[in-house]
Amino acid sequence: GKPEQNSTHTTPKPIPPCPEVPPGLVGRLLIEFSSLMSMERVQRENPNVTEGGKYTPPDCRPKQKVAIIIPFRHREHHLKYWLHYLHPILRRQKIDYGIYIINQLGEDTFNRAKLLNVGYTEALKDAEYDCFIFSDVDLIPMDDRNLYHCYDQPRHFAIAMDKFGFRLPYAGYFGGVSGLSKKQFLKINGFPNEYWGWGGEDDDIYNRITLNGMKVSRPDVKIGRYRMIKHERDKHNEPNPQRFNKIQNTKNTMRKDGISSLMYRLVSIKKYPLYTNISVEIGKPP
Ligand code: UDH
Ligand code: NGS
Repeated sequence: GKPEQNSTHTTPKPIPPCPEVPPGLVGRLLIEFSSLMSMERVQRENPNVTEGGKYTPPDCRPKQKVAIIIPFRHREHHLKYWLHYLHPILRRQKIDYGIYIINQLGEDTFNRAKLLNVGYTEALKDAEYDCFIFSDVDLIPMDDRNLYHCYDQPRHFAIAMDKFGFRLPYAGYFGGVSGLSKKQFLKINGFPNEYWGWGGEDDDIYNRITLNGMKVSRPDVKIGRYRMIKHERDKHNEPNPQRFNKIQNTKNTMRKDGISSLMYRLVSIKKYPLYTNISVEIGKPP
């Protein structure tokens, strides 16, 4: 036959799968929190992020769709830095992602793990995510080779934080930034809803993972480095005196307390240019 010429239809260029190792990474990054930061600036720097804080690489097809879930209350200042650093990193990593800020309304005791369960649930109502990364708002990776996707086993990302001298504080530490596939998350019945106040909920999640026959996967210690934005202890997030007892009982509580028993009241969903804000009432300790 004769070759098609001057066709008015442009044949859509098939885009290839994203490579295992993204080609545009830079490695170690300079992270600081002394320069002024404004949301307008961060928006200007990230014109390709779409409404609600979504991004899809234009030039390749990622294997996973990643929801990034941030537990939140009164940390607007930290959020600006988080968005400023993370959007460009995630873009270089060729991640297909959406950012969800889960905002606890009211001034009752904070509950990090319950907010993370809410984030999982609400993100899945928004799109078909298969990977969930749970990040504190004050933690910034210092190396873009620490890839924000899911792995064969539940992932712990924040393994070498500045405040711990760039080492794990203890072998079972699972705090700060972690990631589970949908399947891994459901296998452990999600996270506990009953840790009110500071501490222990990350240890409970670690227990759930090992009790269900999984292992924690971690990056190399040279790559899993983080800076934490320094801050004072928040109001209404006092250390939970029950936390030591509770982490001894994960085996008995995890089947009934988790994503299967989650209850909350959704108050608003607001789509901003760089993130989606989900405000919820999650109750208070009994
Ligand atoms: N968070 C909020 N608002 C709060 C409490 C917690 O947004 O009022 C979120 C936020 O994403 C934070 C995460 O929950 O990063 C973890 O809480 P945290 O930062 O309080 O925990 P961390 O262990 O600090 O970092 C505990 C108090 C340390 C006091 C140090 C004083 N020098
Ligand atoms: C453990 C806490 C964890 C906490 C970790 C680091 O003792 O929740 O310290 O805390 N577990 C219990 O309290 C049972 S930090 O130094 O970041 O304040 O994540």
